[in-house]
Amino acid sequence: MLGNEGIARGLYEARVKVAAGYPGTPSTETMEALAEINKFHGQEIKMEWSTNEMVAFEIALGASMCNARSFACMKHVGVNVAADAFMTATYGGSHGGFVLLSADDPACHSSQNEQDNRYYGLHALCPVFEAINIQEAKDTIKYAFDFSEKFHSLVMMRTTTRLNHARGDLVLGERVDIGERSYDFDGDSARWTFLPSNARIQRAKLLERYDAIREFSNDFPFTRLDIVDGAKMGIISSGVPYSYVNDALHNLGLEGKVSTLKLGMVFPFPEELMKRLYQNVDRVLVVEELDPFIEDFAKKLAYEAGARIEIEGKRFFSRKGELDLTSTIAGITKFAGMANPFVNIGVPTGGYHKASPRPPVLCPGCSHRSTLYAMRLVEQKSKRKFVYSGDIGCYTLGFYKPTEAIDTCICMGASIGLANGIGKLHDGPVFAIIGDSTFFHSGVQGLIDAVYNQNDIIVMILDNSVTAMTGFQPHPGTGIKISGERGTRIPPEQIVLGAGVKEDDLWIVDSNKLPEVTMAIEEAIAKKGPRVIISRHPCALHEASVTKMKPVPVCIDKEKCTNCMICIKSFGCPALTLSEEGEVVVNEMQCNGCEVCISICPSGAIKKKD
Ligand SMILES: Cc1ncc(C[n+]2csc(CCOP(=O)(O)OP(=O)(O)O)c2C)c(N)n1
Repeated sequence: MLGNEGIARGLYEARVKVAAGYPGTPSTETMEALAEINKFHGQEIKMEWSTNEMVAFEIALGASMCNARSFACMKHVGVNVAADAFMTATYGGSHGGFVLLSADDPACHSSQNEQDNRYYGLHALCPVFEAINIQEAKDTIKYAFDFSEKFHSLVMMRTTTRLNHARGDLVLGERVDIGERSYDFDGDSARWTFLPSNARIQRAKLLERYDAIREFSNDFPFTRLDIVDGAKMGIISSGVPYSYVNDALHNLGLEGKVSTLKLGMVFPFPEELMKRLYQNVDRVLVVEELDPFIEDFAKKLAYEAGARIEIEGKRFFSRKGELDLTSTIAGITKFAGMANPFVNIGVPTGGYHKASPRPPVLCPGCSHRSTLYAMRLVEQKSKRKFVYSGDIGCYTLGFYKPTEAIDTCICMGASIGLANGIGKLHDGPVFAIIGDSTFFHSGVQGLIDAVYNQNDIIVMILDNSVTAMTGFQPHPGTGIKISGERGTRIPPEQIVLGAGVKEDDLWIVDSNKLPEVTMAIEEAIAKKGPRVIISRHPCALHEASVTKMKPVPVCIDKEKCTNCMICIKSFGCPALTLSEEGEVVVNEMQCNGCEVCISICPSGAIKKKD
């Protein structure tokens, strides 16, 4: 199973009753797999894709208040969106078991940063669990609900891409018996209403819970201290890095020669176990990805305990990106003062191959390409400097050549806020470029701000009618629910008009009809104030996967082609390439038949194949 499928299985075995999330790599398949399981079991879990992570978190919390085992699913940056609720929710704790999945992404495989969400545990006094492999991830998350109910505490399960997206064997377990439960709001309003007078009381309770969990962390079932008699060196690690440590010790012949402390709960720390390790070794190496989260505490604890011990970590491992077996072996051998036997021969990989690197590009037939291309065309014609305040989605790839129509991208929904700021100072059209899912997630507030303050910006909603970047999840604009059933479709234009954008300042165009898109942009830049263009065309890949129709590709009329290269150098669809003879040719396997290239060719040399 995929790691995320294993986690979903754990949720099912734990009898989760309510699950809400917002897609985000590497967390997404957890919800998708759970939805599959749920279909099979008569939809007994109440599930939804929420509009954003804060809403998802609040849904799970509300369900927990009703005694339900509840789950909120998101990627690491999603926790930032949920943080306002999260930071107070830990005061009240859980009624029904509550687990938040934070899927972190060291190395920014699919993210705008690689923030280390273990600090959220420290910040909110929320216990954080980690697992070393898929089996343990399934077992840990299942156990997390018992834990949450025992301590009335929220739990954060923190994973990383290497766990979410790894594949491995899984031994399934029985579903837990939670008896006959009744579900309803528990009526404990003083606990859940964080007026200052109540918040002060809940804060004291949070600290009491935290102390109890700190104590218990020494007995946490997935934490293990292995003291090797006579060993002078100890290692503390957790999560996937612990698996690298295991492999490294095996490869270096150090198995059974080093004492190890593996943390299943990385916050709070098992102080008694750590002190016991300190008493048995002279030197401790902390092996962890990203920040020195464990290392800093380990040093503090050693200082407080008066332990005469050397503790190292980040001096031997990078603070950025992922670890792997090679870097773990390098760090351990350096710390141990031994030669690295793998320096010249490479570390045995167990047979995996790295995928060939490919430049990130918009897909062939992507409807975003034509809109971005149209904006650049109008910019050139207008001889004014456009600013393209971008957002997060497939269209962010418009940053790259040849389109180069993205100037900023910081977090979901930021395009409109940033444009509101830039528009106050830039003398020329300022575009906020935002996808449909992102608009619903957190773009709406920026638009309301633009209307309220009459900011001079053009919001370009790139509506491909799906959350494409994370793998085609539905959203309010599609009206399809996670179960595949129909909900209510909310067209973005309804929100745009509801926010107060005038009808004359709203254009709705078909992204693949270039003249239509171009005309709307020209009209929009001639006006002032908040304007919105909705450029709409279904995502080509999603459409193909739904209709299962083989698209009719385009072909080149060699007689007419002048080899001007506009289609390759300016438009940049990967389905158009150069033959060995230097002529433009169509890769029919790739062409999605969008036909936009037909309208960009100045000599009419591209046509639909018969
Ligand atoms: C807070 C947060 N949640 C989730 C993500 C993951 N994510 C990246 S892009 C994206 C949505 C893209 O959908 P849309 O705006 O419709 O654009 P498309 O990819 O379809 O072009 C998501 C959910 C993220 N980067 N940040």
